[in-house]
Amino acid sequence: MHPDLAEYGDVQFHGDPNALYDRHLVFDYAIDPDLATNRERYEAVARSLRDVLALRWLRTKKTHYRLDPKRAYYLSMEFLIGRSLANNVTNLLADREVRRASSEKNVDWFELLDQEPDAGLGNGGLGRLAACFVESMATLEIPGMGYGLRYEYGIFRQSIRDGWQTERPDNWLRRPDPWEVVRLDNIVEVKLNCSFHIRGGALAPIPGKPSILLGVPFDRPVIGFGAKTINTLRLWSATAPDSFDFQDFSHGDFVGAVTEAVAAESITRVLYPDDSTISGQELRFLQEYFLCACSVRDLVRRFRVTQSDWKQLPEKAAIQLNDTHPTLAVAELMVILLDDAKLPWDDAWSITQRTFAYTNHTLLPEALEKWPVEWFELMIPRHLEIIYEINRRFLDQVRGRYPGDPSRVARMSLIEEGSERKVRMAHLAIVGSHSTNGVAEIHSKLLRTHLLADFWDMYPERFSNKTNGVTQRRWLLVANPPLANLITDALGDKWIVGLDDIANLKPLAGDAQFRASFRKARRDAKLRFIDWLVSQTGIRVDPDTIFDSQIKRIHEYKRQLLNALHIVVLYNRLLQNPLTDMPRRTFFFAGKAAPAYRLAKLIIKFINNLAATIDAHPVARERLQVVFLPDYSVSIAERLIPASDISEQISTAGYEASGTSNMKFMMNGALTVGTRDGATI
Ligand code: 26V
Repeated sequence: MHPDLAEYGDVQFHGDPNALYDRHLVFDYAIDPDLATNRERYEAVARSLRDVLALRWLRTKKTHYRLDPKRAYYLSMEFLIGRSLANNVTNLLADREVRRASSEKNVDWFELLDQEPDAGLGNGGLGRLAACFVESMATLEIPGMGYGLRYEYGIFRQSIRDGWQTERPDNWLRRPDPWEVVRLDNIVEVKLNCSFHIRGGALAPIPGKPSILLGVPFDRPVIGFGAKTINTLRLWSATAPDSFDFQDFSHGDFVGAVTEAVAAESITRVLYPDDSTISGQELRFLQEYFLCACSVRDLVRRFRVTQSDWKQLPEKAAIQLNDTHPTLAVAELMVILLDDAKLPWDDAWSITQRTFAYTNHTLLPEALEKWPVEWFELMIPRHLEIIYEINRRFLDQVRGRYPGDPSRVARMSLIEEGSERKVRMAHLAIVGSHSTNGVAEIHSKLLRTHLLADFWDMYPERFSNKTNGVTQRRWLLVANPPLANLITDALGDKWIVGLDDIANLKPLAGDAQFRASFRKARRDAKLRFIDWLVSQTGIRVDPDTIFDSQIKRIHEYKRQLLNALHIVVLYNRLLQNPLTDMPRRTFFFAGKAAPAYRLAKLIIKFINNLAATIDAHPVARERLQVVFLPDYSVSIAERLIPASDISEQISTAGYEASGTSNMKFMMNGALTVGTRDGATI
């Protein structure tokens, strides 16, 4: 155990391990513990852990209130959390006690862990990064908070039918989630200049009829390793005010009024599953505004509890924008500072710029957000007015700095002119903040030299690189016990909170005994995965083959097709000469294609047909096997990564901003086959 953490010791369940299982079964649900299902037991254990962590959670809050430090707010449309139970137990240092209680109760701990649905509130790397960051902030005892949306349906569930991807809704909240706590005393009002109703199954705006939405916060504890700090991830759920449309009621339109409540609630119903294109959807725009309005109002309220001088805001709050998705927060803060606080423009603008920072996560033009001016006019006209004024002042500066260069002015404008005028959200994020970063050296460089070259020329001091990272607690300590134990035996446990320490393994590369133990740990991890694979899918794979994995969203630039064509080459070689000297290999693919991305779906079909073709060939199947694992998720990554020998990171150079699974594979001992792209470099 890390020496600083020792004083906290293990978590105690009131001295009685039975309490871990029985208390909540009996008192919450009046269930006989002997008759409980595994799902009921999972909930009971999670609630017992919550009881234990509640006091520490409160203590963190009180400490932060007392010391009133600067807080980091991470605003993100996505938090790809996955499961929480195993990580929470580990970070509470409660592994030993929980295992003892489980064996006393004759409960299979791993079956229990499997009861928890993944919280799949994200598409891929950007959402998982947000989840890793909030965990790391808690471990580093940074007063940090995540703000996101509580989607009722997360990323779609993928099944494979006849080789093709099909999508089903992910109803992850069907049963009560033991990790969330609703905070009815912190509900936020969001004002819109229009109303909504459901027409033809979709949300349709009613112009000129202002309305109010309520943001209901659901808090989730974010436990730092050792549980000294427990921070909060606050997810907003949309609803209509109780007194909604009183007029409709009094006119007898009861059903009409209820319909409006349904319309309000549909705002946080579902996560947008497309991370490749921005297809013009008003609901997505509204979701983004809803996140921004709720979060900014909430953090400003917290600031005002201890501070009366608005100029102190940048000293007390740093708001990090996870891509442009939450950029409307810039305009929202300006509305508050100008209209509520009545500050003069220059003061409001300076406070805003010093409070915000922006992270860019993609260079792909089709994924850059631009929202029609028309939607601003309809829903949030005051914000549009402010954006126009920001733009007017900004373009004056551009003209002053670059006289006689109207094409530069047009390129840099916050507004894209054309048949449909649009707000360029990346430009608003850069102009409204003091910091813009990319997520790997090459990506930050390409931002400076290509995508954002004009902005870099004008504000070079605002640009920097912050290479992505991942939490070794989830991706090594919890996901790969055999390897984690080996490392701890060799180095002690400092690596758990400071990964630099892992460099001390280097001298052991020449140590025959360590190498043998390393090989054994990796083989154990492989065998664990194989057991799981057979039990879940019936697929049998051979541990004596090389496990070669490419797991990520399906995209042309990520080049799953290139990997598949390489397998075709190997297959053809074997057919031409069955005696070809070739190591035996098992190729794993997993990943979802955006539902409207036809070529990506065709690539999935191709991989599945390739798998079947090889399986059907008596010579080829002795040397090659291809497995497409359906419904890729955080939980599947946690199982497959520790078992993989080869990590495929073969994006077209310049296209993968960073990549983060590259790091997860590497820290689990896989060899990387990669192009010189993103953080793989
Ligand atoms: C765009 C859109 C468009 C509208 C609908 C929903 C949606 C959701 C996400 C996105 C942005 C995609 C950008 C992204 O995920 N970038 C990835 O970020 C990772 C973390 O920085 C990085 O490791 C990956 O290389 C990068 O592709």
